[in-house]
Amino acid sequence: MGSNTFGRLFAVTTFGESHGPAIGCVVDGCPPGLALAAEDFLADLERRSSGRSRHVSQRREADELKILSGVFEGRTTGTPIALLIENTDARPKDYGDLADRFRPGHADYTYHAKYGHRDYRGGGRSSARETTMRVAAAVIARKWLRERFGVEVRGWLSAIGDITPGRFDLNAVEGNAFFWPDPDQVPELEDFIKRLRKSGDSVGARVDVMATGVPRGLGEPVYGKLDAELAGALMGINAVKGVEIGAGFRSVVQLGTEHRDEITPEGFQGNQAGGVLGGISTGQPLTASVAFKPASSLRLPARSVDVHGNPVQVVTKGRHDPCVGIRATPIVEAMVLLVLMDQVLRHRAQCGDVGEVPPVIPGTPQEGA
Ligand code: EPS
Repeated sequence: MGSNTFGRLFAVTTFGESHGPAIGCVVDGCPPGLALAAEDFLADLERRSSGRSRHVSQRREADELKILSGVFEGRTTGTPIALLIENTDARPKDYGDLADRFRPGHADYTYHAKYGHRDYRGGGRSSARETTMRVAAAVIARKWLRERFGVEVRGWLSAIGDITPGRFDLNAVEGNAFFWPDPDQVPELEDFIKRLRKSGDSVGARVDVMATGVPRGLGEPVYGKLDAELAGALMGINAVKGVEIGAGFRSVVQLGTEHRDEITPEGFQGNQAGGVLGGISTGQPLTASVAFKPASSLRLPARSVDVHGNPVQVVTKGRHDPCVGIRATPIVEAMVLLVLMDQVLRHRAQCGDVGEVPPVIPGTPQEGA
């Protein structure tokens, strides 16, 4: 299986399956001298974990991370950083019935079609368990980008099914298990998910993300455009079916006079572009929005076929998320951080001598994506 490495200069290779002994990654290309300890990973791993609330999968992984290499006397050495987490709460027997049949809407079918032999336990490599290591690798990127440039990447859930936030308070996002920007609506969401879980069905969601402090000039036209790499990175998250950058699909109905972000000496007068022009960052907040499909692992019976093509009924047992988007915010942030980290190093490599080119337009902070 190829393509398990993300990034060119900050290259993250992940490995492991949901019900195998462990998951891990190797981060190659991290600049030396960054202070790094296992404790740095705790907060983001906890934000992503399924142990966070009763509204998500009830699998209880300890997510205890070990740094195996690349750090000496508390600081990165510039050598490959290997990170490992043992799986402690796998329950492969839940998946026995899926060994020879496919969950509709799941990668079961395509993995079988492509590889001919698959780890059916929890979807193996296709499980969202793998995203743990993306979040872990992004902890390193977050720390370096914050220290070096003051970059902050923040996400929030902006829709669960057809429920959308009544108001936007970024400070409220970390205060509830939904990463929801309207704290008054949390009881409504809890009730909605409780009823959904009882019904056995699942629902889709949308996550918005914004990166501030992004330096101007990131992105490599024409085949390494910042927005193209962001879209690819976000699309590559499990269960993602749509990505928008800036105004995204709203651009279809906008007029040019609405969409262009006028520039004055005080800065850009809007951010329909989502912080990217011509594939290169403007220095404004980078904004994107990601659509998650309703998860396909359902206990409600569905029609499918077995590996011989015979009709079967599929019922998925196990501990599943009725809405995968609820836990997706840290993963979305992670992919944005990995793209930015890689692009910063690439920009430094080619254009490090260019320096600031006037006029330096101040970024236009804005709330919401
Ligand atoms: C997942 C299915 C469930 C989730 C899992 C993602 O696990 P299991 O394979 O045990 O049924 O609990 O999430 C995690 C283990 C995790 O750490 O996020 C899936 O099908 O993607």
